[in-house]
Amino acid sequence: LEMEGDLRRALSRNEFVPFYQPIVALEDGRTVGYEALLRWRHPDRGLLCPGDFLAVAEENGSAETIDWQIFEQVASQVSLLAGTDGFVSLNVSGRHFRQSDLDDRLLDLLRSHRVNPRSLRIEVTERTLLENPAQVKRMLDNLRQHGVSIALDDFGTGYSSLSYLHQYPIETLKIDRSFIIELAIAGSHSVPVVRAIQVLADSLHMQVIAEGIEEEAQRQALRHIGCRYGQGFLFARPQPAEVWLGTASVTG
Ligand code: G
Ligand code: G
Ligand code: MN
Ligand code: NA
Repeated sequence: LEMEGDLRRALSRNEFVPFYQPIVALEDGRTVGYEALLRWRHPDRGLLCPGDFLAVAEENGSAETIDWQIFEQVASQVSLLAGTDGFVSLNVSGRHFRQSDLDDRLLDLLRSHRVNPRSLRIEVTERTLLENPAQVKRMLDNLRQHGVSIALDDFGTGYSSLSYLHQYPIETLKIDRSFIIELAIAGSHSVPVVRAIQVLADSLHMQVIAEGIEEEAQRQALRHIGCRYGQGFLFARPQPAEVWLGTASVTG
């Protein structure tokens, strides 16, 4: 109950902000894009992560409003962060896809901020694809036709039904951190699993991004497997846009 009042106040004071974690080329570490990650700048409790509050926000119905505050801020920052050939990747939860005009709302938002849709990528989970397949496919196809690219998040942890993959306009598979953690451990079963994901992605002409890379040995194992992109604390933690833009303040 205390948290609910807290959430309302936080919404009215714009305490929810996107942090951005660089996505890099594993070969040379250059930044190719950023993932936007929700944070709550709590006046007393400090910086909170989605795991600390999103479940309560979903129960009391404020999660949608939080997400749209994030979408708005991301839309206002995409062009600067992405530059001419980068991208910003946005997590869109399954609950949004129950709204049949989510695709048009997102495209309108991009238009109103004069964002090139090719600078935006959205991340959905396998669960989202399977909850309402026909409607989700229609919306993803529409977004893709307008230039927005689609990534499948937490890949490997979900329903592992590979049959649907080619039916959606997915360009990127994001390998879940749980597989990366074990990569550099001798005898780990992660190596053949990640290699299989890479082969699958290659044959479907999809890109792979490995999540949660914390150690150089993990980066090397991924490069050996042929994975070209990744993100994780080895390269950079999520930070506010200003940090990556090297400016004191960015309006949003
Ligand atoms: O940043 P962190 O590891 O705490 O994120 C935890 C989870 O919250 C991740 O699975 C991520 O997909 C999700 N998440 C991150 N940003 C957003 C957001 O803007 N909206 C929603 N709904 N979920 C997000
Ligand atoms: O969208 P997704 O659920 O994949 O969100 C990724 C989450 O993982 C973010 O909350 C981010 O803060 C977190 N994260 C990113 N890089 C690392 C890492 O190297 N190690 C750990 N433990 N967490 C990470
Ligand atoms: Mn994600
Ligand atoms: Na993920």
